[in-house]
Amino acid sequence: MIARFSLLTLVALFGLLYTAPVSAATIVGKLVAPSIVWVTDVAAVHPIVAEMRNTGKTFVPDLLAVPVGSTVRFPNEDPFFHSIFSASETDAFDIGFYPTGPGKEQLFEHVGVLDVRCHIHALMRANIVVVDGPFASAEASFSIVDIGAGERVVHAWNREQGMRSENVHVARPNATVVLARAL
Ligand SMILES: [Cu+2]
Repeated sequence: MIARFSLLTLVALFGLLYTAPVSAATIVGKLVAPSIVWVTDVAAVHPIVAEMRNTGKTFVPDLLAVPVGSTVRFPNEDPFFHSIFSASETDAFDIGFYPTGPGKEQLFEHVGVLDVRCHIHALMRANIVVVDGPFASAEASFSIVDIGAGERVVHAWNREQGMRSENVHVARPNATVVLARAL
């Protein structure tokens, strides 16, 4: 009887907690070139653990977006050492030498775009884009979902075009906002 009551209580609690998402607006638009796209909405930031592998003296992937607060691990699949670093303005790091194996990891705590390099292999190059809201890696068009209503900023970044931003007013929680110009 107690077990049954507890189960019912749990189900009821779950029902109370799991109401439909309040932040459910969508922003759609077009891109001038493939880019990382994100919408600033700190309430919708969910840190992750991501990987950027070192293989054949390259970074795979060589462009990675992660939410602020995320950790990136750099596994070394080559039979020699790597020593990667970033001298970028935000979250600069230098994790030192590491051999073949699971590599090292680094926490990213600030929004920004990092250039990632290797002290040993000058041709190794990658970018990490640290974002403060829902994001996507998109080709010609994008659709970013689960945005809260309010004043938002849509950002797009790639190596060729750099950063482009657009202010957006999301009037209602369930709105779909279409950007007038391509980012
Ligand atoms: Cu290297």
